[in-house]
Amino acid sequence: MKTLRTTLSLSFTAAAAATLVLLGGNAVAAGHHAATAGGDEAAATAVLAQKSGCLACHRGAGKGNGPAYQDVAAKYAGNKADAEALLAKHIIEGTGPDGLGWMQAGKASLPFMPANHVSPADARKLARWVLNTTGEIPDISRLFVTEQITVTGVVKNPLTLDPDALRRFPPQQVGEVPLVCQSGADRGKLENFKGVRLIDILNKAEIVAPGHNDVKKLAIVATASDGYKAVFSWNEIFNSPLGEGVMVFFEKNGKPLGDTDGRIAMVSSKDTRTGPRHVKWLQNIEVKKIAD
Ligand SMILES: Nc1nc2c(c(=O)[nH]1)N[C@H]1C(S)=C(S)[C@@H](COP(=O)(O)O)O[C@H]1N2
Ligand SMILES: [Mo]
Repeated sequence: MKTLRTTLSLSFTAAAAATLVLLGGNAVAAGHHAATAGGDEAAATAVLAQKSGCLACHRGAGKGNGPAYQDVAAKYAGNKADAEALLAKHIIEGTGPDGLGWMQAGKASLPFMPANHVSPADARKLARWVLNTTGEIPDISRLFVTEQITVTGVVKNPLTLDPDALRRFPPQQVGEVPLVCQSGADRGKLENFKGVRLIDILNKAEIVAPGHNDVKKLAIVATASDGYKAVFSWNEIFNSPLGEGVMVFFEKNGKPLGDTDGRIAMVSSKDTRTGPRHVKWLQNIEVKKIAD
């Protein structure tokens, strides 16, 4: 339970809030495609929901780890004014370990919602948006697509890599990786994708670790355009069988990745639960010393 809370609440950072302004602008444009009433603001709020970690568990229509937003809206339909404050409180504080009964009612696969790092103003905005949901929310994935990644931090050669540049590393073809959420929920699978090993990328970047004990203190942080982050340790990558399975990938069934994965994504294919370190819309890999 504790690790689940940590994972689900890590994604909203100051940096994410800053880029939201930018993505929010794009989302307004996307609203015209969305063709829903109030589409502009709805799409911008969907971006906020993605960046706040909400969409890892919720959909507009259909059961996820959490209930569909349209079911939440229906539950409070008669009393939206009070419901907005109540929902905002739940978004920030979580629903407590016993939750609100959505799982018992068969409408969610997790019993409770964890606390989330969302400002009071954003929580209100998200609550209002949830209460106005009547069907599937607009697909905003294309706003997060990344066309290149950077490799930064304590490296001799910082890199910028697009799929063409990635193709110059030794290719790895992967048959199938089942995707399992941190909660244990089945999220489908990654199939027939082509990528390269993170090890090969980091070797080209040349990690700078002059002291005998330096590498033991290094973390490798993968960051996506929605602010999602997953961390590896140097020893995991270079001194464990798991490292071989950490891939940056850019092709599926011989075609570029679609908007939902982004053009470039990453997966730690040997993890017990592969969902959390499947980083969609990969943007940056940073090598960082995290202990003195
Ligand atoms: N960029 C980004 N990658 C992400 C997430 C996310 O919110 N943003 N969610 C993760 C989680 S919690 C899971 S379970 C997997 C599978 O998500 P999918 O079902 O959307 O493929 O993607 C992971 N990768
Ligand atoms: Mo997940």
